[in-house]
Amino acid sequence: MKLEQLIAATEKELPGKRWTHTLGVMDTAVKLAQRFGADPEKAYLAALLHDYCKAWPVDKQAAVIRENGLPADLLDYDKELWHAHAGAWVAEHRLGVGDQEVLDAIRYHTSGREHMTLLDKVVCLADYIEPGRDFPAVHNIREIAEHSVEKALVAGFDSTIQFLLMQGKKIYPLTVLSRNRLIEELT
Ligand code: DGI
Ligand code: FE
Ligand code: FE
Ligand code: FE
Repeated sequence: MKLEQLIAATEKELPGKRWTHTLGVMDTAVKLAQRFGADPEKAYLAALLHDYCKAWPVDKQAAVIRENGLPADLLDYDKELWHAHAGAWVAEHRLGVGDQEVLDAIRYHTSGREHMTLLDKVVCLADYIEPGRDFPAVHNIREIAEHSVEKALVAGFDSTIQFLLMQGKKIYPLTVLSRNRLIEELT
């Protein structure tokens, strides 16, 4: 699909508020890419598609994971993790996105992963701090993002992990590995 078609297809998949969020992530991801030296066009495309499956019924998200050999352990963790992997699969196999860096940035935008590329970091961070986001730590994360993508992401994962702990939920191990690795990169 051409870019204009991808934009139209994504807007169609998302309720108004979620599309506004996506537009915010696109804008923020491009700015972060320019600030930290990632490819702005890849950041734009990954941000556009990052929540493509977010509004799908969770059964449909789970089916994409189950039927296509995506990591089955995801299904033992919070449903919020599923749309990222389902979205990367749909982008590749239904929307014709061939760029593996872009697909990985979509795939890991929620959990992170142990060796995040700069593009992964930019998209994941943009998702945390786009202008429409409002949670207690967001102002602090935005400030840190002025100078360090890694420090800002650690602060982002900290807030997510704290939120999950408060809710008594399980933490997907990849998020812990991702945070550990970012801290190692910083020392
Ligand atoms: O899709 P969005 O709402 O834009 O944001 P997202 O894809 O980053 O999803 C964030 C949600 O995922 C947030 O409410 C916390 C939830 N979540 C559940 N388990 C985990 C998790 N997030 C991470 N990073 N790790 C988990 O184990
Ligand atoms: Fe998401
Ligand atoms: Fe996120
Ligand atoms: Fe998002």
